[in-house]
Parts: sequence; C-alpha cells; structure tokens
Amino acid sequence: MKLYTFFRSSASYRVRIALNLKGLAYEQIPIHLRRAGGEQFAASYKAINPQALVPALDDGGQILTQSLAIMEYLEERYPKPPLLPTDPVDRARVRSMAMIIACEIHPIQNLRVLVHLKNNLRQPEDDLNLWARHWIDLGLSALEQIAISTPKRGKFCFGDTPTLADICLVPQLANARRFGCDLSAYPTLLHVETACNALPAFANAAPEKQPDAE
Ligand SMILES: N[C@@H](CCC(=O)N[C@@H](CS)C(=O)NCC(=O)O)C(=O)O
Repeated sequence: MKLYTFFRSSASYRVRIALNLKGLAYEQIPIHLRRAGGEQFAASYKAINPQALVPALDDGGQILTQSLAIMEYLEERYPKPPLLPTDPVDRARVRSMAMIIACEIHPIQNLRVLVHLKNNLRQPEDDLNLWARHWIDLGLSALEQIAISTPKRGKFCFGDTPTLADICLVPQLANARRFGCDLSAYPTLLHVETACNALPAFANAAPEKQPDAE
C-alpha cells in the first residue's frame, strides 16, 4: 500500500493511525503542502487526487481519497481489529463524533481556507489564528460534552477500544495546539488523548515521527 501524506496533515495522520491499528504495512509518499507553492498542486499529484488534498491511499492500484472514506474502506476490507462498534446505534454515535471533527472543524481551519482568507480576503495573520481557534473551540466543546455523556464511557471516546472517533480526535488536538487553543476546558478529551498516545499505533503516527518531518 502507498500513502500520499504530509507529516503535519491531520487528515493524513488519521489514516496513518488507522493503518497502524490494523497492522497494515504502507509506504509513505510525501507531498509537501508548502514547498514550491504546494506539491499537492503538481499535475502529477492532481492526477492522483484532483482535489489537490492529502491523503490518498493506493491499495493495489485502487486510489482512494478522503480520510473518512479511506478508513471506512480499511474497516470493510481489513476488519480486524475493528475501528467501529458492532451495534448500529453505537456505530452512528462513533461516526457522529468523527464527523464533528472531519466535517465541521477541520475543513474550516484547513490550509487552503486560511490561505484564501489571507491572500484574497486580506485578513491579517493574527485573525487567521483567531478564526481557526473559534471553529476548533466550538467543535471541541460539543465533543467534550458528548464524550462525557456517552452511554459507553470508557478509556476512549466510546468504550475501551480505539475507534474512528479517537483516530480523528488525536490529530485535531495536535492542530488545536498549533493554533494556540487553550485545551484545559476539555479534560475528557485530553484523557482520551493520553490513552490513545500510549498505544504504538497512535504514537508512531505522530507528525514528528514521520520520515518527512521537519
Ligand atoms: N476531507 C478531507 C480533507 C483533506 C485535507 O484537507 N487535507 C489537507 C491537509 S490536512 C490538505 O491537503 N490541504 C492542502 C491545502 O489546503 O492546500 C479528508 O478527510 O481527507
């Protein structure tokens, strides 16, 4: 398997964690999102992902994009260990937590959104961080409440084994720190993060451990 990835990309980080949890070997193909105006915009990469976003996964010549779709694919194709519970209601709860991050928080603080705010809408650098922090805080506040009140409270976001929710959470918390968010209001999420990072699958997927890390 080949993973088109960037060490600091939180969507790539999700897929690295999922691959590690499933014990799947993969080769990393780094796509630097800043160098030379962004390697994601090269024609050679846009042939792989016309959206010019990482990650993309090549599994035996099948190229897949969108981290949630990739992780759902991995779950179906390589079901052990599971990253979703078995009960349909539980599965929906886990997906809902993952989507708060992947659909509601991350897209609005993504690089291309910030670049557009800065270059085209002439917003000052400081305001970009305020923007990112606003959307991250809004999403994490809701997630903290959901994690506290989940019927399957455990070591992780949902129960005692890692799920897609945890896989989305840990990279998002790393992003939050980069933008200078105060995470002290989210003690439950921080406990979950500690439990996750105690697992080699999470620890080895961390940005600073990647071959393209700066
Ligand atoms: N929804 C997509 C998001 C992918 C995405 O936004 N990737 C970012 C890095 S985390 C990216 O490639 N950004 C490049 C850019 O903004 O130009 C997914 O989950 O895969």
